[in-house]
Amino acid sequence: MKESVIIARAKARWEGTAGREVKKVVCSTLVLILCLSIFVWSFAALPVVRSGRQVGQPQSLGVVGTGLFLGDIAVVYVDPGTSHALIGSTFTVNVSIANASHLFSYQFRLFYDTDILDAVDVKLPEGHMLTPVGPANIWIVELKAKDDFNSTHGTVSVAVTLLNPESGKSGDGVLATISFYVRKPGACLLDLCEPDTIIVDDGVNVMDRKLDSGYFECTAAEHDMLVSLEVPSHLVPKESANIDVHIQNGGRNNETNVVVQLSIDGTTVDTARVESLTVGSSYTMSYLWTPQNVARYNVTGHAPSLVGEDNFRNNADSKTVAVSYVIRVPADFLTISEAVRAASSGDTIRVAPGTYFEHVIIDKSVTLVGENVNDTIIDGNGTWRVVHLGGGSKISGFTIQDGLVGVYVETEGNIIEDNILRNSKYGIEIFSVGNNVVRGNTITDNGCGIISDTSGNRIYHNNFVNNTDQAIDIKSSTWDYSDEGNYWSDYNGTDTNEDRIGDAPYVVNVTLQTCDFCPLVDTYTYLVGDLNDDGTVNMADLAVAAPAFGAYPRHARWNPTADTNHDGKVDMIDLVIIAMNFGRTRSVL
Ligand SMILES: [Ca+2]
Ligand SMILES: [Ca+2]
Ligand SMILES: [Ca+2]
Ligand SMILES: [Ca+2]
Repeated sequence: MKESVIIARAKARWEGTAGREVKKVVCSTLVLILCLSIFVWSFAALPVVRSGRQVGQPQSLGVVGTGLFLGDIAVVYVDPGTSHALIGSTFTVNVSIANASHLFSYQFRLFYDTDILDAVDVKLPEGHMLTPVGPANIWIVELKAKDDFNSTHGTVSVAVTLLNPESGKSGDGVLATISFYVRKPGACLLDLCEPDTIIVDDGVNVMDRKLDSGYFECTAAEHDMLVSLEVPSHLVPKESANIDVHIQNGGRNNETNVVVQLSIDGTTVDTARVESLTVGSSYTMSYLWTPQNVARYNVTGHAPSLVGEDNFRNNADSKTVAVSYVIRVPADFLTISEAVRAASSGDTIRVAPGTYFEHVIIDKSVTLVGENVNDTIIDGNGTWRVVHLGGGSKISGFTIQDGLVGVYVETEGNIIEDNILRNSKYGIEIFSVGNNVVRGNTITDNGCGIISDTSGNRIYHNNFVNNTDQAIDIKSSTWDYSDEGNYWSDYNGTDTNEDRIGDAPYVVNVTLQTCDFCPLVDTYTYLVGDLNDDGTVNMADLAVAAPAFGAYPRHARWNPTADTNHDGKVDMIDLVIIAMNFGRTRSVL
């Protein structure tokens, strides 16, 4: 980069961030090694040291931890160095690296001014710097944008490492792509944090590097109105919700008699006239909406252009709202992840057959149902956790395959029921939490069927078939319920009394003597209508369903277990399904 250009940019930054103290931090290898010791965790615990850009300094020759002379040192930089975008628009930057040598792991942290920008997305783009040869040989430790680092700044945190046996990558490439939404005119740094930017090679050496932060600028137009809309993405019929239409004066002049409108499916439902809107100020029009019917609605906030306003693309904001009892994929939302984001606690998400290449993070209490266990497939494409289950949720009716972990559980009170988990390194991993239930699943052809490091989880009625390690139980889980355990394809005990329960326990952990005391000698099959999973369809199952009769999600009596056909309502059809199977027991299937 030409020095004059760098100085010009640096000058612009100082002007754009007047009064901001920028500390220069000297990075000795020692400091970096200290940083490495806390590499994998807790960015939050690190002290806030604002980055010092070493703008305009000549590049020095680098020396890595081994003492080997390597020539040009690596540069981690924001590309493009300077970005411009209009208020109300979105732009992207890359955080890239040049002159990398055997790069194996990196972390960086980038600060931005939340008064001006919102970080809306951060991702590893196609062909990024650490694209592994084997798709599973990468661990994304952290990849997130948070708008609330403190009262003035947000932070984008990224930490990625390759996994053995991958080799480090050399040359130039992209570390991450970040998208920002422009909230207001102004200027700010896209500021790479000095102590939190660490690059490590495949010899576990922390490598010397320089940082080159980015700069953003949005110049206000003479006249510019900006409209943004807030509305839930999903509602249940007859449920009320506020639609907030915000209008903001992003121009250089005070405005009078500004009009803002709200329309639903093309019909204007509310209008406001704002007498005075000074530079930078905003006004919110709230509308209480109670949609009646199951449908997808287009909701649009709009401000007619002012005289002399050129930037009118940001004068309207539209959102689609799905109104339904169950959230349907792909009818309401194309991906499972989008549906989970739109869901509220207590919602049911019903997924139609198809193969969904996703990594689904569930962080609220939802019921996620696949319509057909064999054909409704979530595929991790060989990487990471296919489903990250939390929030006290239930997942059933899916084939979950091709991940580092099929289902990863790290909160209490979740249920994994009637799924097929196959072809992952770990079918299920329960990490340091209890009170989860794993039942009725077929867990097959994984490196390890299930790994649990915690007591207090109940694992029964599953079929463990041909996993290299069927189960690894580091603390004692409970492997049976009501005198019935799991089916183990490598169990070779006898069943003298022919009650379909093996005579001898199946030993899960020899050292702890953790056992499935009631191993099934036949594979377990789910019995339709057996809501309480006791092997018989009888009055007890009707007693589960009856109290929820007439209920739907967010209704006081709602119970997703009672919704036998997973259509988001407990009605006569659910009772008929139980009635049609009345008297059946699992043993006669
Ligand atoms: Ca405008
Ligand atoms: Ca027996
Ligand atoms: Ca029953
Ligand atoms: Ca139903």
